[in-house]
Amino acid sequence: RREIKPALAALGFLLAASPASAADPSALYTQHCAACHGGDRLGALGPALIPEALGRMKPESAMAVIAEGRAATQMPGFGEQLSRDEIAALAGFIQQPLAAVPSWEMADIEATHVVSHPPASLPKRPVYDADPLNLFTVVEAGDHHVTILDGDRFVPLARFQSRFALHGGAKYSPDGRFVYLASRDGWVTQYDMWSLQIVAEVRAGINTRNIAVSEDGRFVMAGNMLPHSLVVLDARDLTPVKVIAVTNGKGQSSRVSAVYTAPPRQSFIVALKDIPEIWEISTSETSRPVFGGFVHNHEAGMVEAIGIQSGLFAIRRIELDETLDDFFFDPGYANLLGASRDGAAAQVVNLNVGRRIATVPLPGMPHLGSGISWKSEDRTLIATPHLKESAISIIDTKTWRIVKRLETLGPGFFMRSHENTPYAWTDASLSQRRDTIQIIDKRTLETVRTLTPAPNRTVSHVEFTRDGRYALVSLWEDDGALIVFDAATFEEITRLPMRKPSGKYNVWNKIRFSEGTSH
Ligand code: DHE
Repeated sequence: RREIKPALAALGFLLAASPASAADPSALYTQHCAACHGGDRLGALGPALIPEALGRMKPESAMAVIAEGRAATQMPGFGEQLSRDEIAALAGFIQQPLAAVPSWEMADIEATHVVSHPPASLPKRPVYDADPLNLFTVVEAGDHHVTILDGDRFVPLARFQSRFALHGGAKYSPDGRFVYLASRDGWVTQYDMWSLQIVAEVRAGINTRNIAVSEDGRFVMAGNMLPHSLVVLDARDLTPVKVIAVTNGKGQSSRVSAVYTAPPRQSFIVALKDIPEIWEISTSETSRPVFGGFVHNHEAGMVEAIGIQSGLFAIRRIELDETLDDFFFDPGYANLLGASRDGAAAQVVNLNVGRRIATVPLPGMPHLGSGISWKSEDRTLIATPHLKESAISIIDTKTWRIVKRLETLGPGFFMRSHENTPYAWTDASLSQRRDTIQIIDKRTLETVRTLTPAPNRTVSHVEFTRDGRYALVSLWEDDGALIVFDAATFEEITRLPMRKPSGKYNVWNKIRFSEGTSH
């Protein structure tokens, strides 16, 4: 790829000399976009312009950015130079997949690594008097910024420009000192929650799915869609440690669906999008069996557990019948509930035995990554929203049966709760009723209240304060806000203006793996 780049740049220079026709979006791209976004569309000064990085950006939004530019960035508007047809052609062009999987090896990753505040230079205590464990990291997608919010006084402590299109949950070091953020185009940022400054950045991939932090806080792992790799980073300053090619050893490679840390197992669990396998990657130097007893296999009776962890970064492969797009763990991290986006059923995989032990009928694209769990009498329930159905599915983890399909006002993305509240909150942001938040009683499994804090405007993604007393809801609009509700009375407490706030992550809830919060 390093050899291809100069060639593309030279081609771009030649094409820049002659005006491109509207019929040739590739030439328009080379003429107007390649200098900042890379001749290969993989990003340079500007972000990567490939469908995987653009996410769900609508063609009209892409056209608006091309025509008007992006405020507070170096992206200029091309509305004066290009016709509407040319702008539409460019917006379509950047949504075309790349012809081949690009490479991004250790040397490429190392070349992007910047440590702006070395760990040894950081202060020994926070530079503010707020509770450092009740801070929120709030992603403002509207202008690609992050706000660090004091969760007691609801006052921003800092706001900084992030990489383009952060996606997925922010992840903290186990002590809550550092937060790690990933952008769709592969940048990982480490931010110090005490001194409120960026520590280091590295581009771990060209298109990254998500990141996870190991149970002992030593490693950050990035799971990539492009190229097909996992990248281990040193959590102290994001120094690249290892690149793991994601292949089945038979010539087939795969995108990563997601990587999560499994604290009791001292491992990362990875699901692959194109190969029906789950990988368990050890983050411990010692080799040991992960489980010595028996497990109830609902499909095959009692079976002995055979999981083995065999040294740092050793990979244990669990073969499945179907690939997984999205998954969620039971609280003990013994079982994983996973589904492919277009499948009709989810698989329960026991990680100790290393195979499927049950199947749960879950059509309608369950969004298991947004699932939550809670204890109900002697059982643990898991609840998941659906991206394509107006329902929440509630599953008993003892029997792996659906105990309830709760009708909602429309399909939604997220669910949230907290140990200290009897309620779970969910959105209907993928529907006509995108302006509603439904509150479900975890005891009766019924909806008890519907909030419409901003009629006809999208509300989505909820996160609780450390003590569970307040719920923060995103008014997911460019002139949006964080709306703080009393979690018991559902009264609005305050509204903080923000630019399209998307996810928000409370330090305490995340580092304690609260059962109501994403992990
Ligand atoms: Fe997400 C988390 C996958 C589209 C906002 N999303 C995640 C995670 C995965 C995922 C695997 C868990 C990562 C983690 O936290 O470590 N998301 C997908 C998709 O496959 C999907 C449907 C298609 C895609 O474009 O990738 C998708 N996601 C979206 C959006 O369109 C959202 C609404 C806006 C955006 O930012 O792109 C969106 N996803 C989020 C957010 C989280 C997330 C805010 C973190 C939730 C949390 O509470 O942890």
